[in-house]
Amino acid sequence: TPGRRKIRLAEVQKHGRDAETKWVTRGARVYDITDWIPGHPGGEVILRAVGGPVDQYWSIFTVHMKQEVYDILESYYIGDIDPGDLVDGQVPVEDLHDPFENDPRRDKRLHVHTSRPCNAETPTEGLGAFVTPNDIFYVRNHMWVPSTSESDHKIVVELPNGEEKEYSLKDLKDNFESTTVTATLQCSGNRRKNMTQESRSTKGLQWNVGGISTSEWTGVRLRDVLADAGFPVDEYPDEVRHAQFMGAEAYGASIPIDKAVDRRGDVLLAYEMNGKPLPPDHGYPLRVLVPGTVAARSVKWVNRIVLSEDESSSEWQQRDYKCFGPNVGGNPDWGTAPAIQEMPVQSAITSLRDLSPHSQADRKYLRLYGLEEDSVAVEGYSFSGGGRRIVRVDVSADNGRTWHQAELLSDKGKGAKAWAWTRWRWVVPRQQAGRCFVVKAVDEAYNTQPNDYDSNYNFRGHLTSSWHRVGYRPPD
Ligand code: MTE
Ligand code: MO
Repeated sequence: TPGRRKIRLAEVQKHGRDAETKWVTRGARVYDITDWIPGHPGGEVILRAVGGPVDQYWSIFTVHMKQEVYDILESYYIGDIDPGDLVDGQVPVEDLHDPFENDPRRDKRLHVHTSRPCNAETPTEGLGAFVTPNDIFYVRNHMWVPSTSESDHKIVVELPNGEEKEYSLKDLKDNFESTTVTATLQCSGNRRKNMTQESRSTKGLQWNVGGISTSEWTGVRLRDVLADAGFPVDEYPDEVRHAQFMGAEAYGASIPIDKAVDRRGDVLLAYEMNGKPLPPDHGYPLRVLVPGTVAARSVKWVNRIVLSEDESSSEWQQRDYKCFGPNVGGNPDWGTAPAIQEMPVQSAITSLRDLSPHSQADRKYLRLYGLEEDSVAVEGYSFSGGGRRIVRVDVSADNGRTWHQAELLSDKGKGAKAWAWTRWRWVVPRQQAGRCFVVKAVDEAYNTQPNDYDSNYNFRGHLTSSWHRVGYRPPD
C-alpha cells in the first residue's frame, strides 16, 4: 500500500526544484507533487516550496487554506517524515528555507502593518512632501523581495504571435530614450481602515491614509520597447487587448493595451526613483510604472511582458482587486466584476496643527492668511485617476455644515497629464473650528467623493474615497 513509508528529511530535500521528481511536506506528511506542478494555478512560484515544507507558503498564500486544496494535496501523499527528524511533531525551524531571506532593512519611520511580507505606510512627514523620500515610500509586497541584480536582469517581451524578444537592463538604458515622470502610486486599499471604522468590517490590510506616495520615476517608455520588439503600436489588431506583466517573485497583473501604448499614457519600464536606482522593495532593478492606474498594475521586479487577448490570469487580476455591491460578501462570482484600473477621486487630511500668534514661526504662517489670532492649519493631499487634474478641494471645520476652498499648492510634476497628487492647505481661526474637520476634492471631470462610507461599501474595502473626517480638540 502507498503511504506509511517513513521518509528522512534529507531525502525530501533532494527532491527540490532541480530534481526530476519534486516533493513537499505539510505537517509531517510527504507528497510527490511532480504531476501537479504544470497545473498549478499560481504558476512557477510553487517551485519555491519543493524540497521542503509548504506550510510557510500557505500562510502567505492563504487561498490554499481550504478543503478543496487539502484534498488535491492528499491525492499525492507518499509517506510520513521519520519521527526522528521532527521536533514537537514539526519540521525543525533550521531546516526551513526562509522565503524572506532577501528582504532589505526598512526605515523605522514606516508604519508597519505586516513585516513578512512587508506592508508599511508612509508616515505623516512623507505625506506632507510633494515627492516622497525613497526610504519612506509606502511598501506593498504580496510576497518576499526576490533576489535580482542589475547585471543579470532580463526582460522578455512576448508578442501576440508567440515571438519573444529579450532585453537586458543595459539594452534598455543604451538603446532607448530615457524619460522622467512624476507619478503618485496609490494602493486600492488606501484608507480601508476608515471604511471599516465608519461602515462595516472589511477584508484586507487596514491602511490608514498612508497607502499612497509620489515619486519622480525614470525609465524607458513601454511603448518604445514594444515597438522595438516588433509590435505595431499605432495599428494593432483588435484582438490584442491587454499587456500582462510578470514579477520575478510570481506576482502578475495586466493593463489594457490602449494604455500600454498611449503616447500620452507615460507607461514606463522604470529603473530609477528620485534619481536613484529603485530600492529593493520598490522593484529593483526594474518595475512597470502605470501612472493614473491603481498601483497594483505597476508590477515590480518585472521580467516578462505578454501581449494578449486575455488579461493576466493572476489572482490579483482575476479576483483580488475588484469591487462588488454592498450586499455581496464572502466568495463572490469574481468574473462578474471588472478589474480595478483607473481610480476615483480621493483626498485626505494628513495634518491638523494649532497655530499661535505668540510663536514667531506660526505668526509668519498666519500672516500669509491675513490672520492674527489662534488658528488651525490643515494640510493634505488630493488625487484622481486617469491623469485627471484636481480642480477644487473643499474643506470644513464644522463637520460639513459650512465649506471653504483650500489653497491648492502649485507643485509642478513631469509628464503628459496630472499623474501626481495635488497638495492643499487651509488655515481657519480656532474660534470657527468645531470638533470635526472634513475634506473632499473635485477632479476635472467634476467627479467628487461620496459623503459616507456606506455609499461605496464593498467587503474588500477597495477604493475607499469618502469624505475624510478628522476629529479636532482645541488645546486647553
Ligand atoms: N509587484 C510585484 N512584483 N509584487 C507585488 O507584491 N504589489 C502591487 C504593486 N506591484 C506588488 C507589485 C501593489 S498591490 C501595490 S499597491 C504596489 O506594487 C506597491 O508599490 P510600492 O511597494 O513600490 O509602493
Ligand atoms: Mo495595492
